[in-house]
Parts: sequence; C-alpha cells; structure tokens
Amino acid sequence: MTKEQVIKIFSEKFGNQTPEVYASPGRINLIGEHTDYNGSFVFPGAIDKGMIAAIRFNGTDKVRAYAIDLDESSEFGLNEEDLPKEGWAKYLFGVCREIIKRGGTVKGFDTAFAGDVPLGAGMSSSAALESTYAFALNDLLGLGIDKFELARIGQSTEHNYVGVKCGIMDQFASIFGKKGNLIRLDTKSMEYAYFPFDPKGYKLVLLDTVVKHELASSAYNKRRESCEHAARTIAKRHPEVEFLRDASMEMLDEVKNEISEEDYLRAKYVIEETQRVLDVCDALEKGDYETVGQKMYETHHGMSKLYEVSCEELDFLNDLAREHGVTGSRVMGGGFGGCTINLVKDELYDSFIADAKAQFKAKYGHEPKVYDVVISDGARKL
Ligand code: GAF
Repeated sequence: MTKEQVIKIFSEKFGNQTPEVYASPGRINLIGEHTDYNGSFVFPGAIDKGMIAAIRFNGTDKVRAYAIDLDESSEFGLNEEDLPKEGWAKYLFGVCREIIKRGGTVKGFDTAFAGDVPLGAGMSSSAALESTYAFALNDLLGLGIDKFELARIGQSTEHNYVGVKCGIMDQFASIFGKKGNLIRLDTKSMEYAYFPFDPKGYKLVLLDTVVKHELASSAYNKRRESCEHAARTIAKRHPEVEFLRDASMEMLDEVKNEISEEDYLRAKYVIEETQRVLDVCDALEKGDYETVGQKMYETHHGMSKLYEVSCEELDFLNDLAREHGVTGSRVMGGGFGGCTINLVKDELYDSFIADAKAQFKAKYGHEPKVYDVVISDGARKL
C-alpha cells in the first residue's frame, strides 16, 4: 500500500488532519538460524515488504488504532493494565509500554497501518510492526532512543506482551536494514558489518509453504530453554561460557551424560550453525556461492533432524531443490512452517519454480507462494 493510500484511509477513519507516515520492513536471513538467543551470529537483510503506518497524536491518553488489512479497530490506554484484547494491538501496546518503561513519555495517538509481509511465513511481520511504531514514536516524540534500543523495544514487546522469547535478529534487521546489503550481526557484542549482496548469475527466492503449525511459539520457547540449559551445564566446568556461542563441541561432549539427548542435539545444532555463519561470510567474500549453498543445505539438515523445527512440507521443498541441483536451500526463520530460502542459478530458476509449484500442489493441494528477494532499507519516515 502506498503512503497516499494509507493517508486516505487514515483520514476517512480519524478526520482530515494529515498524519505522518513511517515504514519498516520484514527480513530474510541467509544463514544463522536460532543462533540469536545463543549469543551467536546471524546474517539477515531487510526486504521490500513491510508495514506502513500513518500516525497522529490525538490530544488524549488513548491509542486508537485501525488495522487496515483486517478491517479491525482497537482502542487502549497506555497503562500496564490496559492490554488490548486484539492480538495485533498487543504489538502496538507493547511498544508503547516498553518506551514508557525506558523513561519515555508516550502520548495518545490515532493510527492506521497496513502491511505486505505474508503472515506466518517466517519473514517477520511482527518485527516490522514493532519497528515501525518504535521508530515512529521515537522520531515524533523526540525521545533520542538509539537504534539498538529501538530494536530491543521490539524484542521486549515479544517477550513481555506476546510471549515469544525471541532473539534480536528480526528487529535488528528491520531497523538497521540497508538496500543491497546483508548484515552479519554478532548478537553477543552487537557488532555488525554490512555485506553487499548481489550474487551475479543467481537469484534468491523464497518458497512459502503457506503452512503454519500450531504451538510454534511454545515450541520456540522450549528450544531456547534447551539451549540455555545446555549452556548453564557447560558453564559449571567452563565458567567462561555465557552462551552456547562460547562453547565448543568438545565442551558439549563433556556434559553429554548430564543433559537430555534432546538438549544435546539442540546444542549441537547451535554450535555447528555458529561455524556455518562464519564459513558463509568467508565464502561470500570469495564469491564462492557453491560453499554458501552447501552450508544452507547443512543448516536445513540440522534444523530438520537436530533442532526439529522443520516440517514435512518444508522438507519436501528442500528435497526438491536438491533434486533440481539448486545451489542452496533451507527452512528460513523460526520454522514450524513458513518458507524455504533458495539460492538458485538463473538458468535453473524457471524450471525449478514451475516444478516446485506443480509437485507441491499435487501433494498438498495448493501451490507454494513464490517471493523473489529484494534487499531493501530499514525503518524510515516516508
Ligand atoms: C524468529 C525469532 F524471532 C528470531 O529471533 C530468531 O530466533 C529466528 O526465529 C530463528 O533464527 O524469527
């Protein structure tokens, strides 16, 4: 939806005074999955799909919000007990509350928003929404909150008002995104580096299974608990280990009999995935896309067999990619449904996509959705 369209809908809903308009993107992640809450590396980029919001202060202490795509409204106050009942409004409320907790004063506002990040596809529509409002309120109220803290406001919203104990990757990518660049982020030190990403002769394409399995957020939180338990157990022998990122396979093997097999497999995946991100960065610097792709397949295998966050439909698309000779393919994001991300040679693209659509439909009754990745800018005022 364009800026003009959002302003028009806002004006129909809340009157004619012109609002300000902000936007924030969803993200892809080339590699480094479930590593961000383990103090490790991620390698995301912002995309050309996101949320757009018109916003204007209304002189009250209430927020009146309109979700254009859902045609739903919500009105809520800004005190802790005012948590709205609408799921989507919890994100807006959470952002306001997290700003207030950090000492910022938030005033009541009217807002209408829309988005084109597919929901449940693993492209982080929720971070796009949080980042839009964190960025907008900070800018409009002149709060002077730095970009790292804006990302943390979104993350804390997830933790405290949505119930997902996520890492920082999605909000970071949504705020810090830069056109044409992936970002390698060290989630322990928060040091980051932009990597221009323009793989000549290849396309990066997402295949969305349009499947979202139930209880994804509780399963996600459970993965995090497994990792933290493994890290704590290792730290008893190796106090320098704060996160799994600090641990080696040798250290993990030392405690193998002290943790469950499940926790062992989860931790093994994270330790291996940490190394894969670094390997992919090296390979990219050499223009070695074969290695990048190989690591993507290894990640898929780990996410499917060790971390157990894939599902039948995602494995099906991954197998198909391999059969077609696609350079790299893996489940992207939190998992339990959503997309595969595929690094495909230009000359294979058409036949792979056509066959993926046909075979997936024959097996599951509907085609996967196809999104070409365009790496774009982060949160901004329009
Ligand atoms: C979700 C979370 F929100 C991220 O923090 C990250 O852990 C990701 O899953 C998996 O890499 O998107």
